[in-house]
Order: sequence, then C-alpha cells, then structure tokens
Amino acid sequence: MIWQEEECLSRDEMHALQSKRLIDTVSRVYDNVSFYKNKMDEMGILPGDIKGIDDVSKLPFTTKQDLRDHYPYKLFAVPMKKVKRVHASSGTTGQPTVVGYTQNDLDLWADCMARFYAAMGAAEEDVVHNALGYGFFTGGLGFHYGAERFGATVVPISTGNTKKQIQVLQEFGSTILVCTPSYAIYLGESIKAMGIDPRSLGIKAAPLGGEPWTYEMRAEIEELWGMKAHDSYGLSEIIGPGVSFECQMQNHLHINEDHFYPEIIDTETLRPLSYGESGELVFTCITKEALPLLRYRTRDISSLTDEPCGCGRTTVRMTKCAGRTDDMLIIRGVNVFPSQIESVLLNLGETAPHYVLIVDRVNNLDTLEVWVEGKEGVTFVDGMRHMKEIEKKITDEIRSVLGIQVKVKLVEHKTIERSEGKAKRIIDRRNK
Ligand code: DLL
Repeated sequence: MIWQEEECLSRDEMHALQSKRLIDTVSRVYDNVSFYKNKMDEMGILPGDIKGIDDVSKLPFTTKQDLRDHYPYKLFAVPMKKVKRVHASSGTTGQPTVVGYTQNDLDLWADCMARFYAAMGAAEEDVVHNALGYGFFTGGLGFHYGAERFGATVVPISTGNTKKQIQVLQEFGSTILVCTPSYAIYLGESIKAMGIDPRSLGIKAAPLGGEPWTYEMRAEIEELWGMKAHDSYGLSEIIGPGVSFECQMQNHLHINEDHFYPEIIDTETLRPLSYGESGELVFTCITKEALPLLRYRTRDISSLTDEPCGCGRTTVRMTKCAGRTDDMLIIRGVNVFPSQIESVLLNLGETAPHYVLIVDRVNNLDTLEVWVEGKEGVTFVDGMRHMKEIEKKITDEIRSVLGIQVKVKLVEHKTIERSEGKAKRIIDRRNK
C-alpha cells in the first residue's frame, strides 16, 4: 500500500515540488531566524537567489554545534505559541540540543511514519508493541503517532522491564515490534532463556532503527524472531524517525524527500557528491515550520540512488548508514567503522552478536581490542583451546578483510552490557 501520492511522483514532478518548497522555506528562515539571515548576508546570498532545488548548494550548512550555540529555542522560525511540542537529545556528549514542532510539523511527521507502516506491509489489524523510549527521545512518540495515523493499535510499553515486555508480547497479540536492533536481539534472547521460542509469539515484522546495524545483524534478528526486520533511519534535528525507511523490498531506505531534501557531501571539501558516491548525508527541511534546518550535516555516512524500486515508490533511496564520521576509528591510518567489524564477526558465525570495541593508545600507537561474547553454550571451562582457535580465526579474518591488526578477546556469554535503547559499541580510552 502507498500512503501518499508524493511517494510516487515522476522525477520532474518531485523536482518541481521540492523547488517550490525550498524557495518558500528559504524566505521564511531568512525573515525569522537571525542565525540564517546573518549567515546568508555574510555569504552574499539573498532569498531571491534561490530559484529552485538545484540552488540548495548555495545555502549555508548547519551543524549540531549551531543548535547547541542557540540552545534551547533560538533557531526556531515561529513564535513559541505556535510550538506544540519539543524533544531533546540525551546530551551524552556536551549540551543537549532541543527541537520543536508546530501542529503542522507533528501532522507531517505522523504521515511520514504512516508511510513507513504502509511500506512494510502493515494492516489496520496490526498491534504495534512499541518498545522505544517515550519522552525527550523522538523514537517512541514518532512511531506511536505514526501507528495511530496509519490506523493500527499501539501498545505504548516504552523501554525497560524486559519481563513485563515478554508478558505483554505474549498476552496482547502484538504483530509488529518496534525497538532498536540491539534490543530486538536482547529481548529475543531473554525470551529464549525463559524457554519460549520468540518465533511462537506471532510478530511478523519489525521496524528497527536509531543506531547502525549491519545486514548480518538483520539476518540474526530475522532468524531469531521469524519475522521481517526493516531499517528505519532518522534524527531529531530533522524530525526524528521517519526521514527514511525500507519497504518490503528491503533494498535501501526510501527518503521522504518531499519533506527532507538529501545531499551527500565530501567531508573534506564539503562539495556535493553524485548519486552512488559515498559521503556525509546532509538534509534540508523544506516543509517544516518550527525548525526548518538548512543543509544539516548529519555526520552519517551513506550514498543515494534514484534507481527504480520494485515497490512502485519513486523516492530517492539512501544506502544503510555505514556509521558516523565521529564513530569512525582511525587505527594506524586505516579508517574502520564498528559496522565493518560487526560484519566480519557475524559472517564467521562463531560468536554471539554482542561485542564492544576498546580503543586505546599504547606507546603512541592506536590499539583496538574486540571483545565479543562466545556463542551460548561455549564456555571457558570446556574449551580453552577451542576459544583460542576462535580468537585467532577472528583476528586473521579482520586482518584480511580490513587490513588491521586487532586483539580479539572472547568473553563469557552475557558479560557485555545489554542496552534497552542504543547500544554503546565503542569504549575509547585515549585522552583519558
Ligand atoms: O535515533 C531517531 C530514530 C529513532 C530513528 C528510532 C529510527 C528509529 P536521534 O536520537 O537524534 O534520533 O539520533 C540520530 O542516530 O544521526 C544516526 O547516527 C543514528 N541512527 C538513527 N537511525 C539509524 C539507522 C533517532 N537506521 C542518529 N541506521 C543518526 C544507522 C541510525 N544509524
């Protein structure tokens, strides 16, 4: 099912719609946000210079630091009486950032999310077990209002209390599970540990997102639960979840580009790259009222394609995010994303999907240790030699695939901390 006709416009129609919306947005931000007026004045650009979507590259970038510098509301383009809700980032690194929504923003967000439920093949009869956090985090409420807009039933369980989650899953007839990929694994394993097969619970599909996860991780999750897992990408600064999603083809993520115009840029030169080239994702909000950010630098690495999709949607798709530029580890000159290590680990199939990367600096050299849990049932007592063999196999494979020397440490099952939200995969001991 296609939720809205904008998902199936011809490329020319989309271009025209985006152009009209960008022109309108630029004049609104110029008039109402002094930060953008000052930036554009400095660059010598007037709203009238923006004649269509192709002129987007003339506009200034926006960064997370800009949001911090204008904490909490100074980038809003409407008076506070029009702002109906705020969300905020958790602020684990530095000052939190605050985002705002008018009623129209909340409506378009619910539609973007309803598009996703439609795209993954949901029906009004579906019962959505929403185990994302409700509150400042955009995940819980984003998926909640989207499900209601779509017409399904929501079980707003939020995060935490895994025992209760399991009881509710068993008793409420849920058919769709919403959470982070790492929690889908944790919850599934906890269910198994209680002697229940997660596949018997009747979950048929899961929109998962909020953190990077590999195709290998998807295969593990689908196998564990006997369901289809669809990638869902978004960020609070742009709207929350609902920026892009995978349809039933599960082949890259459709961007709601009639609202969020995507670009890929080279992180060094900041120049826009072509379709197919990998770089940093940048979004311009072309319909939002409260916080219409121009060319927001996400720090996420992806690439774009406008090849037709089998589902009939014509929107541009982005490839699964490989990671964030700020999560990229440079290990003795080699760029490494945690997702690349994840792929190697899961492809080898010798370990559980729980790992953490420990980065340190010894004698001025970066070191990387990969701590990963052995498969359930493999214990230190019965197989010290076997464990060493597995460690060596993983070390060799990482060296051959990524070209770096790492130290692999197999740890006991359940020793790596589980997360109910976004998993923390990197412990950086440098500069401490
Ligand atoms: O994580 C919104 C969201 C919630 C999306 C639930 C999907 C599902 P933030 O907390 O602002 O918003 O974090 C945004 O998380 O810039 C990416 O680095 C990362 N991220 C989100 N979804 C994905 C994904 C929400 N599917 C930041 N793949 C983004 C990879 C993702 N990274």
